[in-house]
Amino acid sequence: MVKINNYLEKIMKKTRERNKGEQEFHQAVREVLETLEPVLEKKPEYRKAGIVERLIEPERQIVFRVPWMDDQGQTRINRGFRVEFNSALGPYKGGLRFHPSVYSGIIKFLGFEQTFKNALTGRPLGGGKGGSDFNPKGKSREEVMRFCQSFMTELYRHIGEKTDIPAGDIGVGGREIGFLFGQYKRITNRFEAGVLTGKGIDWGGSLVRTEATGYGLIYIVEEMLQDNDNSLSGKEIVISGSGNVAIYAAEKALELGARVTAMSDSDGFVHDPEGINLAAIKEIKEEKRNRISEYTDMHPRASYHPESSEIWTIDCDIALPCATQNELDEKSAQSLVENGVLAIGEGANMPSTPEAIELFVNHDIHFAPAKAANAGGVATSALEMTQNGMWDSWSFERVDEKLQRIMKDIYKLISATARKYNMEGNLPAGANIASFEKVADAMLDQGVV
Ligand code: NDP
Ligand code: 2IT
Repeated sequence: MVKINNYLEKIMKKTRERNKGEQEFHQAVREVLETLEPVLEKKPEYRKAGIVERLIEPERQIVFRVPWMDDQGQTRINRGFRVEFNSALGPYKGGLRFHPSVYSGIIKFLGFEQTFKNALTGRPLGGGKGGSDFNPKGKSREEVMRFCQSFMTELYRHIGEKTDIPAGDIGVGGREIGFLFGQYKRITNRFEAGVLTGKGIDWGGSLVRTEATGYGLIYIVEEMLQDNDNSLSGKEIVISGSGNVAIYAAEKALELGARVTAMSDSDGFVHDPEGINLAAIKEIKEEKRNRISEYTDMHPRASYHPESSEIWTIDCDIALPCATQNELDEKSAQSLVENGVLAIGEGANMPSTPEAIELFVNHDIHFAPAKAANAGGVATSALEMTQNGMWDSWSFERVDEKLQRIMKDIYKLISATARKYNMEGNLPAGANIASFEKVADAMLDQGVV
C-alpha cells in the first residue's frame, strides 16, 4: 500500500468509521487519496475549504423498497439505491446497476468514481450512481418490466433532466432503460427525453451510445500506444466480460486489426487462439442472453474454462478487464507481466485491485485507468443529452467523431497532468489529479455547500 500523510490518513480512518463494512468504497477513496498529496501541497486552500472531506461525503443518499410481483404471483422485495454524489460540475449523472451484489458500498464506490470520470469528459456533469440488488438472471421479460416500473415509481421523484440523469450499467441495458422511461413518462406526463440516457434511437436515444464505452476504451488505448510508438494493429487481446462494454471493445479492436483470443462471463471463459468470432458472442449474450460456454458448441476449436479469473493466464499483448470490480488481482497481474503484457485498459469500473495497479505501474506497463478509459460511455450520454436539449438527432459519424475527440483529449489531459507533477507515464495519478482539480476548483468557486 502506498503511504499517505497524516492528514489524508485521518480522512481515510474517518471514511472507514462512517461507512462501516463498505470495502469497495474505502478502496476507491484510498486509491484517489494516494495520489493527491502533491496537489494539496500546491494549493493549501483545498485543505482549508475541506474539499477532500466534502468530496467523500455524498450530497444525498436515497434508499428505498422495491416491491414487485413475479410470474407466479408471489410478491418479491428488493432494495433500490440512488446516491447523488457531487453536483459541482453539473447535474448528477451516472448509471444504474442491477446485480445481486449491489449494496450501499458498491453504489458509493461507483458514485465516487463517477464524479471524477465525468469531470475528465470536459462536459458539465456531476456524479451519481444507483441500482438494486435485483438479479435479472433467469427473470422473464415481464418480471423485469414490473421490477423496472416499481423501481421508477419511487426513483422518479428524485431525478430530472436538470437534477439527476441515470443510465445503464451492469444488468441495465436498452431494454431496461425503455421500461424505466415508459414509467417515468406515465407518472409525470412529460416526454422529458433528457432524464435518462441510453434510450432507443427512435425515441430520443443517440447513435453510438450502445457502442460508446467499448469504442472509447479502444480509442484511448490506441492513443496511449501511439504515444509510445506502437499501435493495436496485429496485437493479441484478452477481454474479460461479454456484456455491453466487452462486446463493443472487441468490435472496435477487430476493426483496428487486433485479434481477440479470449472473452468471459461470470461462470468462465472461452479461449479461441485463432480469434473469437464476435458475431457468435453477440448472438449468445445479446440475443439469447445465454452462457458463454455455448460458444464451443459452435466453435469446437475453442476451449471453455469454468473459472473466469483464469482468463488472465492467457498470453496476450493487451488485457482489457471489462466485467466488474476487483476481477484482476495481484496474482493475475503477475501472470500478465510474466507473459510480457504491453498495455492494460480498464473498461470496467475499478477492475484491478490496488496491488495489481501497483505492479503494473512499477513494471512500466502502459495502464489506462478506468476513470479515463471507460469515460466514453458517459461522454456519449452527454452528447445524447445535448441532442435532447436541441430537439435534434445526429448521425453515427458525427457522434463517433466527437467521442474520438473526447477520448484523445482525456488522454492528453491525464498524461500532461502526470508529467506536470513529475510522474510521467503514471496515468492513474494523472487522471486522479486532473479530475480532482476540476471538481475542487468548482467547489471552491461555489462556496461551502
Ligand atoms: P453488462 O451487464 O452488459 O455485462 C457485464 C459482464 O460482466 C457480463 O459478461 C457478466 O457476466 C460479467 N460480470 C458481471 N458481474 C460479474 C462478476 N461478479 N464476476 C464475473 N463477471 C461478471 O455490463 P456492462 O458491460 O455495461 O458493464 C461492465 C463493466 O463496465 C462494469 O464494471 C460497469 O460498471 C462498467 N461500465 C459500464 C458502462 C456502460 O456504459 N455500460 C460505462 C462505463 C463503465 P454474466 O453474463 O455471467 O452476468
Ligand atoms: O460507469 C459508467 O460510466 C456508466 N455506467 C455510464 C454512465 C452514464 O451516465 O452514461
